[in-house]
Amino acid sequence: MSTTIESVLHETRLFPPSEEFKAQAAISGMEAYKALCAKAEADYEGFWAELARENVVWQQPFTVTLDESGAPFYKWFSDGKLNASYNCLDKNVEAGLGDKTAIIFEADGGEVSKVTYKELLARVSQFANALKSLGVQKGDRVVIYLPMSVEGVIAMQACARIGATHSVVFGGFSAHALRDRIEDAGAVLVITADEQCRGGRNMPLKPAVDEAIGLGGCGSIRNVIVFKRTGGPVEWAEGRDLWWHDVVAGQPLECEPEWVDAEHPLFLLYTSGSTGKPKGVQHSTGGYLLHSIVTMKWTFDIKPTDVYWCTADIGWITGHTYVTYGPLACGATEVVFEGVPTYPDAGRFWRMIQDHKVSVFYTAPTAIRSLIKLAGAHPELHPGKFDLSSLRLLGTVGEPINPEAWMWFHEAVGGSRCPIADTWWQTETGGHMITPLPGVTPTVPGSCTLPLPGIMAAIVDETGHDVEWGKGGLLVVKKPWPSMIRTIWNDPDRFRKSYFPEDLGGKLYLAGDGSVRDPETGYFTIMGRIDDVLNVSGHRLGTMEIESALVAHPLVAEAAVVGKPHDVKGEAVVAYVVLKRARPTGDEAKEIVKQLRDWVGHEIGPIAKPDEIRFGDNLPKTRSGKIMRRLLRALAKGEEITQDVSTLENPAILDQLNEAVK
Ligand code: 6R9
Repeated sequence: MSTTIESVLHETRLFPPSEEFKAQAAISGMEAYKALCAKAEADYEGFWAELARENVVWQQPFTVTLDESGAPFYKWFSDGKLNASYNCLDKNVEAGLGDKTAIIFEADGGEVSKVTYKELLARVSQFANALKSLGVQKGDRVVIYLPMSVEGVIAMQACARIGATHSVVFGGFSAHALRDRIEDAGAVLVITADEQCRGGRNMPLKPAVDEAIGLGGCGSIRNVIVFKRTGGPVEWAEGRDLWWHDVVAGQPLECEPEWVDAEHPLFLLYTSGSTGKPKGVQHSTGGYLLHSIVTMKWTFDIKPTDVYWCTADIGWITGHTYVTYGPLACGATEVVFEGVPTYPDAGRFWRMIQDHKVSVFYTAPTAIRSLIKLAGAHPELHPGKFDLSSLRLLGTVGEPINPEAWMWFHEAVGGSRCPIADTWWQTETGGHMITPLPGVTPTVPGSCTLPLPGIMAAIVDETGHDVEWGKGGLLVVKKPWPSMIRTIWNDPDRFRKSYFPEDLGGKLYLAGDGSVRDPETGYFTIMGRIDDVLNVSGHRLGTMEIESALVAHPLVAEAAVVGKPHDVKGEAVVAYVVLKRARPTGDEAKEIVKQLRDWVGHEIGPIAKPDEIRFGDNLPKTRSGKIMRRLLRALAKGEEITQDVSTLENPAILDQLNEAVK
């Protein structure tokens, strides 16, 4: 067990919600929470059906709530029809919120622009018409490879409006990663920008699309729409490439939404699993939208007067549920930002909260940890130097938060008055699953506390049986829930095997995380992934993906990748590499490390670059030829090797692998 988990388990500090917060909260007090849980327990389908009727506008009401006939391919509200973009835009304009600010956008350089609900509806409709004019139809897949921008949200919403299934690829992924996703999704169109701006630098984006298409396998692509962000130079494929401003010119500002079945795939989002190939997680329209709305109310206690800010990029699930869909479907005013938390300086977040009077702030532990460090070095950028009095609620997501970072977030950012929602969930779950509720749950630093009402989370052993509180095990969800993953695009078999494994009886959703419940409170603490997935700065990376990338390099014979604890990123990537030639040392080793890091950056993206590379003549393997990853993990951490290594062919390689190239 890592020291962080141990410190959470011994954590005794308890932070109950203030009476003031509780009095105004959507769910107020533990009794109210328990009543909702009991209601879900007593009539599971009725519970969700009622929420779906109250929170979603249906063009055709559903009569079937949950269809389990194809389990584990569950269907929710399957005979209902709706449109996600209607629910996010038209609904609010019709309710009189047309002139309310939907998005406050702050660019990398600090320029601020605002868009009202009425304007957003018009721009989404106009872009939706442009997509239609290019022949994009309901069910077509559209890849979005855009920086954080109002246009990113518009592109997603426009796809939803016409029933096209979007697949957003994070702008930090390379041409190779982009190509794989375009090919797997069979996308007809890519929406990109000329460049993206991060930390005062302009970085090309369109060339990666050209390169991806040039790599082959993207024959389904008919057009590339390019949003002019910077005006930087781009190459142009006549007939294929089109400027955003040209395709929208002259398009009507109204577009009748395409009413789709509740199960219609709203989007695919690729995420890492334990094999080299990313999984195209497929989400529905109805169930997904419902959960995004309900959790905005429950977890974020969203109110008409709030200024809400989720710092996630639209390239990740958090940016889907808690930037593009949830806040807009609740008629909220939200901040969207381009850039990084450390530019122009490490006061960016705090200055933005002050300037825009942000009241609900949702970010990642890795960002908090890096800002703690920088505030230490630059006291003038400490959150205490800014007016953060507008804040009333904080949230974190993406990885476990260590108690020290939690306490700093609570005190320095939240002024010891704001509840913190440490939200555990995944790309596959669509929205929050286990999280404190701000008007209900006394929080404990580092624990995501209790499941939401209607979410049947539990901890089981390898055979699928419940374990006692206090004992670690596998985190599972016992009943299907509306926003769950529907399948893996093109690979239903992998869906079943990954998430509903036979070992556990085939009926439990296996999250892939280890967890333990506090013996007294039943609070959940997440102990990290149980598979070969790393969590680097809140980003999921498959060790196999990085290994495949390394092995694709002409010099590399074999590679094994593991994680090691890192004080800012959570986990760092350590690669053990066997070359096709003699083990390099000295300057040669340094040169090859640089080559390999750049290679991985090019194959997957900069986030996947190994932090450390170690060379050996071989890798430690069992007799059956399996790489002994546990041993490699221990070596990476610098731990003493206590396990039996007598079966190793060549124990001397352990000394080699103990040496990082400096
Ligand atoms: C939303 C998101 C999912 C994995 C998940 C877990 C880790 C996310 C967490 C957390 C501890 C939290 N994770 N939230 N671990 N506490 N509050 O991050 O989705 O990118 O798919 O990652 O992230 O390991 O399984 P995704």
